[in-house]
Amino acid sequence: MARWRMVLGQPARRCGLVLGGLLLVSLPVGTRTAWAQYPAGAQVAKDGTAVLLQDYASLPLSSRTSGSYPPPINFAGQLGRVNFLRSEPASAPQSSSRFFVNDMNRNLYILDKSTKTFTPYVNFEEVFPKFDNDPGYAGGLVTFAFDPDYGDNGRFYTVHTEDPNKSGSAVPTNASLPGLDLSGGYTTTTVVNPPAGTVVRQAVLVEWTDTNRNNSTFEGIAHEILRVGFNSNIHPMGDLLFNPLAQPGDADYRNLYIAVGDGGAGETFGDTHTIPQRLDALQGKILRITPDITLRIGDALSSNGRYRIPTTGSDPNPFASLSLSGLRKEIYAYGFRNPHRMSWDPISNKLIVDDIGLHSWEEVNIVTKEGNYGYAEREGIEQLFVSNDSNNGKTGSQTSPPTPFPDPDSLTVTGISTPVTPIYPVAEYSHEDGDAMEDGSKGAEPEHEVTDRAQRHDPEGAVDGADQPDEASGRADRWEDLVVSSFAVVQRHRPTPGENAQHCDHDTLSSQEMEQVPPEIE
Ligand SMILES: [Ca+2]
Ligand SMILES: [Ca+2]
Repeated sequence: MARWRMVLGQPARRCGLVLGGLLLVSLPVGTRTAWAQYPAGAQVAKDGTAVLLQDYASLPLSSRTSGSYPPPINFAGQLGRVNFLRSEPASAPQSSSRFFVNDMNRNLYILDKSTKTFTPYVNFEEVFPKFDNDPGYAGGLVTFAFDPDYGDNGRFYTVHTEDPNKSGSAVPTNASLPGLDLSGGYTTTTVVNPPAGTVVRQAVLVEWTDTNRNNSTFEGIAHEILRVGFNSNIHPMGDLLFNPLAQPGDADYRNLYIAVGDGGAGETFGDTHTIPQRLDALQGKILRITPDITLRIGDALSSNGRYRIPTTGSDPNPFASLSLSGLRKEIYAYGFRNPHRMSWDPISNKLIVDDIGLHSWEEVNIVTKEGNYGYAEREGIEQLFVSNDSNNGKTGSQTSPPTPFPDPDSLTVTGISTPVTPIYPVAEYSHEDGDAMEDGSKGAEPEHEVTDRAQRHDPEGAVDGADQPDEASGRADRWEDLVVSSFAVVQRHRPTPGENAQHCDHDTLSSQEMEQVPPEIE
């Protein structure tokens, strides 16, 4: 039985515009039985414990551009689409007094911790002519990460989305960012498109080098590292992360983990469906690369020459020596739909990644090298069916007739000679209990705990298919909710041959929920 502990908290005002300081609370631990059977109703009970969300700072208003620039503030749309708040590495001279914050609409800001004022640092829409900030689908300035040596080298990394069909150049301009030094030239990279389907969007990973970390302006160079194409506007690159425990000299030091969504490929019937399971595709994967090509020079250089791939030493990428036409050695783990948050648990030294589900299960995964996380053949601990019939998008227990769980469970992956057992989430909840999993982070990393609430209030739809109001449950107001959950994992277990997956012991433990009132647009 489920023993999730839940909490109802205080409503917060102006939730679309306010950064919240979130308090995560771990509650007593229990165990439960996995819901390989999709539940008929909510499984999560609330115990009345409160989680308080407090205003911290108010992001400047912004709106997407749909016409002339700068766009007027559209109070009927999404405003101030804050996605991440992060600390500079402690070695940076001003790290104690400021955060960096991205507004997906265009700006990377510096936030002063004392005055709570936001200073625009880089305006991506003014720098990149093809910049695309379509709000319904996580478009715009998605995320950023600091190089572990940022205090010394001034490097940081950003992901933004572009519309390749938009007029203008893919090369940046410094007309409004004079500190951006383009004198040495800037060249784009060849886009890495999915192996099937048409491409309508690109996500671009850029390395920036600020030569002066003592001020609040950018001065230095930008360098394109990777450009990935996607079949649709959903699920682009979602997050960037360096292993915070890796030290100079370690095999993983300054390796960049990149969460890449599947661009909607997996839920689309036809040729693109298998892309998350394909090792010749970057989409639907966790990648690991070495952006600094002067580091570990024995490792393979990427096909675009802009980064290395860990292929040698004590900790090479898992498919570094696999033989497969079109193989992408950047792959660290695979089988994801929309992994848009990564965090590193410093206690267990594990990588934690959420995966937003299609119509049924939301996941928190502990990601291990070479792991196959199942999508788009599994969702939670169920089979997922993508078809051209009435079972399309349903999990095994929801098809007509119900489909027994494979016993033993395995997947066939092109390029791997033996069947692969998928790895199941360490915690999940069904859409009877909530909507898109916004985070899977460890509480020890407060910079990861700001969720993209502004996106979740899109009256036209959502960030993600899973954010759509659920007709089946009638919970048309679910896009107004923010849920803060805490999980503590005590054991992991997956079905063994002969064991019914519906009765496997799983691991969950606690969670707290806070529901918010709809935003008051002022
Ligand atoms: Ca500077
Ligand atoms: Ca999964």
